[in-house]
Amino acid sequence: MLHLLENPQVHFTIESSSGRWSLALRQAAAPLIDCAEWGAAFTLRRRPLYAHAGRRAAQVDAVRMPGPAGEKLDGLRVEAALDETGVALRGEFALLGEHPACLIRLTLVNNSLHTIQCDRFIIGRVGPAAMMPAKSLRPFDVFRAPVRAVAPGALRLDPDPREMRCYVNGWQSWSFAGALGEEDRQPGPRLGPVNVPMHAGAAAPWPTDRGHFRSDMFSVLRSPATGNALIFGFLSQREQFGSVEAWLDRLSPSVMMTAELDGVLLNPGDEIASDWAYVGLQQAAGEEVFEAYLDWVARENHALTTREPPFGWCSWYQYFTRVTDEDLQRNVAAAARLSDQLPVKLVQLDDGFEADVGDWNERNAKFPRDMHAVAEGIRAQGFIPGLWLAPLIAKPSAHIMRSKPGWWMRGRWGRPANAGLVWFKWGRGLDATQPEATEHAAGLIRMAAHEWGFPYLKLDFLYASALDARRADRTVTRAQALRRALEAMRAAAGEETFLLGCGCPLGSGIGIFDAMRIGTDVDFRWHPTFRPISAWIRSDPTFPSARNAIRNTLTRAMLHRRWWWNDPDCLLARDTHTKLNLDERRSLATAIALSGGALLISDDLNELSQASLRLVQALVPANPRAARVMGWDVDRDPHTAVLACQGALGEWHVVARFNWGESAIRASLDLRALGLPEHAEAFSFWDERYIPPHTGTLALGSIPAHGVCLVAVRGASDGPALVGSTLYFTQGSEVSSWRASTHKMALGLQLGRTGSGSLILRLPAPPRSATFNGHPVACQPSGDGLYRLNVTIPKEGRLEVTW
Ligand code: 9PG
Repeated sequence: MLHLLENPQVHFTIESSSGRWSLALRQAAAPLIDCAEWGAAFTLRRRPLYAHAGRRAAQVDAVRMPGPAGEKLDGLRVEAALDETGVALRGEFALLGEHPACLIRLTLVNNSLHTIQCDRFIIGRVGPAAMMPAKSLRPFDVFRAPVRAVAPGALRLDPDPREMRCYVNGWQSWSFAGALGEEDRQPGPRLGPVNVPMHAGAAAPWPTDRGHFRSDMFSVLRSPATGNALIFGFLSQREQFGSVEAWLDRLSPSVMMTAELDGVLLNPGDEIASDWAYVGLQQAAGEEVFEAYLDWVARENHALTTREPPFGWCSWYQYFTRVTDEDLQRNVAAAARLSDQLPVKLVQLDDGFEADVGDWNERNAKFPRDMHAVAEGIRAQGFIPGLWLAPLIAKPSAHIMRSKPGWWMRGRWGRPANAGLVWFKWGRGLDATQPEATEHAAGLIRMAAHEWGFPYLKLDFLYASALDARRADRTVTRAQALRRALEAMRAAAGEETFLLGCGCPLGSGIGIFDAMRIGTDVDFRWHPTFRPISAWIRSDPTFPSARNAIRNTLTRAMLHRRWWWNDPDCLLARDTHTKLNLDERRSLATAIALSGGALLISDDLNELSQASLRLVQALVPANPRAARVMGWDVDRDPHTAVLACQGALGEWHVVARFNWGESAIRASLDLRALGLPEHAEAFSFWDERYIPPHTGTLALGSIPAHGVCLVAVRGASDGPALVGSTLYFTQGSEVSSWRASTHKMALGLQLGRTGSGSLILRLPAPPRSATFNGHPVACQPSGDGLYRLNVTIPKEGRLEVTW
């Protein structure tokens, strides 16, 4: 019998004899998911079993049920007794208002007389590859139970077979995110036990075949030809880490959505539920269905999106662990000196003050003052004190490892569980299922926030409590354990403390953190470099490098202010002690500016050259809005981002075109495809170059290797206009007022800092007079009826020109 849920866009069906579900658009033949199987894998008395809803005829009821974010939903509840043992599976299915998506949640119910070990939920799987016997995450546990259902079901993105792309999201802050195709292999960490444990979420181990991918928490399958897309994602990661596995095969693609139960024990009479899963259908190009998914995740987790991270300085990428109290104080003093030009608000001390990773109460010899004095010293100069801590990880050399040996997780064979190589020692992860251990982490946060006096904390290496390892409480999943620790730390910090997550499994941090690092560490080198293994790690997408940081800044831009404020990592603007050339520094600055996220600089402020200072100033005040990254779910390395701007000058667009390649390219903008005026002119910010009006496409000229062309694009006009500016990267947001008549114009400037630069104006006739704050300024003719005026602003200014 067929059970139906429908809204104006889709119908969702469950066939009771097979238990399978289908989701299809009412008006179109694609995209659709037809006959997805769902089930659960568990181990009963050492027998690995896989049971799906169709093994026994299922009982299906229409019910009104509590959905995500407290929403009441009308849906279907399916109760399937799995076999003789008394273990049962419940499925809850619902549509979301008028939206082309369904929600699914599974629950495993243990009505047997035995404790069972739970392995994974399969929320849905379709296609021939997905119907192969499922392999467990953990070694040696291959499900031996025969898969009885043989009909593969089907997944269709387009009516005809076309090329498909799969967006792969890595588990935590530092992991790779980007779109891949049929010919690609999933990139992953390349250093085995050194860095694999840092990225091993539900989607590990990584598939090795071409066109076969696994993505943590959510994924998008998109057809570049039609724009059709399928969106799969979990609304939260509080219960389990989930993943989406895809096999891109034009003729018969496959997909499987699973939630890992990590072998947790389920006692007789108990049940365990999955997080809500979301499956959406996007017809034709557009992002509405994916954006709705992001918004549901935000609602379900009470995402914190209202607090803007302060413009700041961070010690890490200049001093690393060598930082001294003196370095810190010299930079505080420099920041105070520079405050008119560079109004830094936050001074954040990173790793390097503690006696050892794990021993946070003791400082090393480089920090003679106690942490309260350190915070006070920063505050006394008018800055917000910020501090880095890694409460869930410790090194074997730390005292705490000896005083509390039972708090640190072990692997299956009793050996210490490896959290990866952290500064040349094997890290160990805190067992958050032990209340004392979690309270210890929370106590540290309480102390840092309320006794030491740091209202801004960067909490790092958080994945360490979510390792695939043994915990004292064997009924708690990896995701539940981490979430407990994070909730305890947020409670200890209090709402008023600004928390930045780093090294954090993304789903676990929503609703906990105000801001989240969304890429690997930036570096003063473009490609990953570590002698003598540079050649080996060059393709490691997780290894620190400017290139990897920028890539994730673009591929995770859409999470900004939906799940938290994105932290694209620090800007390195210095022109000494760096291997980044000017083009590369400009690319980094552009990506950070267009991310709309946190703006932190990590250079010695005493050594900044005028040119480097100008580079940072171009981004100040920080832009709070994320640009739209074109093709983030289609292109392997998305290269174009568009920020729509409006203000006193009306509406215009800022567009960045990156060149990821190793040699210069010539590029142009397709104005219509980017939603720009069809007849437009532009001014290129970094090389201060006018690009005359054109219809249809705008030639940007040559873009250097690893470089970027950052332009302000405006509809071409003849009247007086601001065509470009070198004061601020949007080339217009700094203009607070604009008035023009037949023979004169006036514009107000507001930057919140001092600075100098040029305004490029189009004037109908050669100027007769030009004044800035009442003083005459020179107008340099620069061709095409354009004039360049150099100004130095004391925070605000007024320019008046007559002709
Ligand atoms: C401080 C840094 C900075 C940085 C963080 C994080 O050894 N490791 O594998 C390793 C990985 C990442 C890492 C440092 C070391 O970076 O992202 O911003 O805070 O910690 O140690």
